Amino acid sequence: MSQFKLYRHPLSGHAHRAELFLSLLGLEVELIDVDLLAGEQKQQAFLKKNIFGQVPVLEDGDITIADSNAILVYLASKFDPEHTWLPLEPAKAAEIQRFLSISSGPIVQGPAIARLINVFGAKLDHAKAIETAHAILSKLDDHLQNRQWLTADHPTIADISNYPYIAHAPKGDVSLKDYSNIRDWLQRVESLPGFISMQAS
Ligand SMILES: N[C@@H](CCC(=O)N[C@@H](CS)C(=O)NCC(=O)O)C(=O)O
Repeated sequence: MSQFKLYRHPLSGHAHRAELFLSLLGLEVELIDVDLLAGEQKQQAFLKKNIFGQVPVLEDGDITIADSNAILVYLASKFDPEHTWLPLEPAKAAEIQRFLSISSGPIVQGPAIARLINVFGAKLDHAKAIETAHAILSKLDDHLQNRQWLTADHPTIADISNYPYIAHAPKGDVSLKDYSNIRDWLQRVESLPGFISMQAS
């Protein structure tokens, strides 16, 4: 039996961030599907794990961590003794935080929402989400012009956090055809030993 339990939904990009990173670290996890469409995440039992009623939630023995980026920080801090996924140097750590903020800001408001509308029928503004997606993706494509990874000369949790919703952007009618640097970066992430993909919707 694994020491970890990950409460997730198979089509959640937020949950995939955690699942992917556990796999890259070679950590086995018991996956527990939460029925988001039935509202299981807003039931008392789940709210005890995350007052915001959202997946993912990681349990490591008696420690409970909610929020995808919090889970990445926790796992990197506890299980990467070399500190390559989350360096300790203040400027490097700050640069990673900058890209975690991007992943929970415009990447959610853009490609993630555009996909949510197509895949789950969310009643949100598709045109606005697509516009937000292209605004951030064109910036990221420029950023990746002369670099292999988002924040360092090696992969960090910033890359893992940003990967799922960018990789699945086309599901929201956000084409990646104009972003060759992003497409090359996605392939680099997909080539990492232990990479696992999110279930296709
Ligand atoms: N900031 C949170 C956001 C998580 C989130 O939006 N989860 C969605 C699934 S992708 C969810 O649980 N939605 C159900 C709900 O809000 O009721 C994180 O990074 O984990």
